[in-house]
Amino acid sequence: MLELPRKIICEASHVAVLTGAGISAESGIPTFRGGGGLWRQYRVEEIATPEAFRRDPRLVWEWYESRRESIARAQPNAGHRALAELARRTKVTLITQNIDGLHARAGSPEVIEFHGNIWRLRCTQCCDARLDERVPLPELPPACSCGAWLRPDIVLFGETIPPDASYAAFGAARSCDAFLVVGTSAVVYPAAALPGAAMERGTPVIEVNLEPTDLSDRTLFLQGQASKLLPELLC
Ligand code: BJW
Ligand code: ZN
Repeated sequence: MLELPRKIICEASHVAVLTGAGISAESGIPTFRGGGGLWRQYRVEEIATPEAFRRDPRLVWEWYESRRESIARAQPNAGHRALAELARRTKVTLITQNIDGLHARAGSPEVIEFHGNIWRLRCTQCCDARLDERVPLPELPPACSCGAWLRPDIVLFGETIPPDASYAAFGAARSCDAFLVVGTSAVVYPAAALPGAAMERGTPVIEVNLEPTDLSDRTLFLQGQASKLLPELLC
């Protein structure tokens, strides 16, 4: 079953990779959808919005504070490490929807953080941005020196993807010769359109997931854990 995907990855001179919450699940970071995907009674679509932040910044910050706590405890797993190893063997463009920074900690040299990074805080007024890795933060919501609230520097629903990240990711999807999708439900756009951009050019798309997704009838679908399957795709 692994033979063809492995051959495609081994022979590719440029592999684009899109990862989602599933790759970090085995590091103990909960996914967004499916079992355990709720925080208190809220769905991610209700809490990860600029409207929710404007209405109740403390509530949204409490969610991100709980995420910062679980991410601070987490270590990269064999799936993250396999992708870092792949980049030592061939050209890789690694695009992640995750904001946890675990790919960089596993040694991946360049990571396109499509939805931002939870350790960076950005002012809602003066747009000053800074790294702050303190857990817990001394006050919630944290405030900027200009007096306005700071927010996590991440992409909430209805907000645009950072243009550099979007340009680089779609460019890689259109120019790679193999595309690997790992641990994403592929329901959130525009990230979910990246595999399709590769398919339009006839590029093979390999998908690793515990469950089939809407993409799976057009991909080489490998069902199972990312931490087990990704090391097996290396040659
Ligand atoms: C394993 C595993 C293991 C588990 N091994 N696998 C076009 C069509 C329809 C809607 C839209 C559209 N364009 C834009 C939209 C609106 C919206 C959208 O897509 N909504 C959908 C819900 C319908 N998109 C946006 O608003 C985006 N902005 C935008 O497009 O701006 C322009 C625009 C705006 C409005 C209208 C039109 C244009 C921004 C999206 C921002 C997403 N932000 C979040 C939260 C912020 C970051 C954070 O807090 O972490 O990003 S939402 C959340 O979902 C998070 C994730 O990055 C993202 C994707 O989730 P992911 O990673 O796929 O996780 P899960 O939980 O869904 O899936 C996990 C998978 O892993 C599962 O499949 C498991 O089986 C698997 N798995 N363990 C392998 N061990
Ligand atoms: Zn400010």
